[in-house]
Amino acid sequence: MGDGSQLGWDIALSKFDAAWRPLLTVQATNLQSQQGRPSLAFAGGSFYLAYVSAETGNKEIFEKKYDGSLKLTESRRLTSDSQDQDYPRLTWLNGQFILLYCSKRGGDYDIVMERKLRDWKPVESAVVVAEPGEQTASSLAYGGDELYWLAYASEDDSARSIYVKPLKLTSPLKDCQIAASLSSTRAHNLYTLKLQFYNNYGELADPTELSLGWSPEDAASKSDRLQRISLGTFQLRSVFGAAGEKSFRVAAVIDGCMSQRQLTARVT
Ligand SMILES: [Ca+2]
Repeated sequence: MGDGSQLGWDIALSKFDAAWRPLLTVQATNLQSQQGRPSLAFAGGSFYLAYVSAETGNKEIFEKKYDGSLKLTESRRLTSDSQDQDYPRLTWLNGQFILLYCSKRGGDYDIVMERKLRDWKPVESAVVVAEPGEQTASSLAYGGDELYWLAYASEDDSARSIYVKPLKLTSPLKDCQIAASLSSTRAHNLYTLKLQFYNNYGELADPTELSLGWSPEDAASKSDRLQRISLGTFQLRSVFGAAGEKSFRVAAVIDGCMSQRQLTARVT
């Protein structure tokens, strides 16, 4: 958020390299009314910027989508009410957008959660915290096993405190998946371990995080590395040592979805 001119706050979006040297800045909003509280999510190769804007009178939540070069490709209004909406927090997790914000619909601020698929088709809309006083500034993380953790600030006449609350959220989408196969299980022989990564929509996708481990040590040569073959497809070409049970462990984040896979083979 920047440019505090007399006309009201605006939002800028900047791109940095791995050493935090600035590469590019675009101005996301440029209106006389006030815009603020930007929240950025990355999904399917695009950036999604949620923010609060008073351009319609009261405060509402809006969203803009940018490609990797920060070119604007979509603008969307996410809330519409006669009362204020504020503190947007947009997260992309397990194939869904999870938008948190606070709303005065119930009188004072309560926390609302909306879940959407990648085409913004609604999955769920719920008031997840409605306590006396103002609840604002929420954020969310995934803890595995369909358990999400929500943090928020709550302020009443006596105090302002931070709370954390678990939310059990089931997805209408299937889990992301790792497929693994071995071309050979012969001792002292070359083999290829093929890995394929599928996102929550069942499509091949390159993982944003990827780790591979094995046991025992002679299941692969230390110097061999996973290579990308094509979209969502990687392979390890290596050599087995002695006969016996060998196992490979793969962990990956596939377009916002965490997945683990173990492959065990009897090498003879
Ligand atoms: Ca409240």
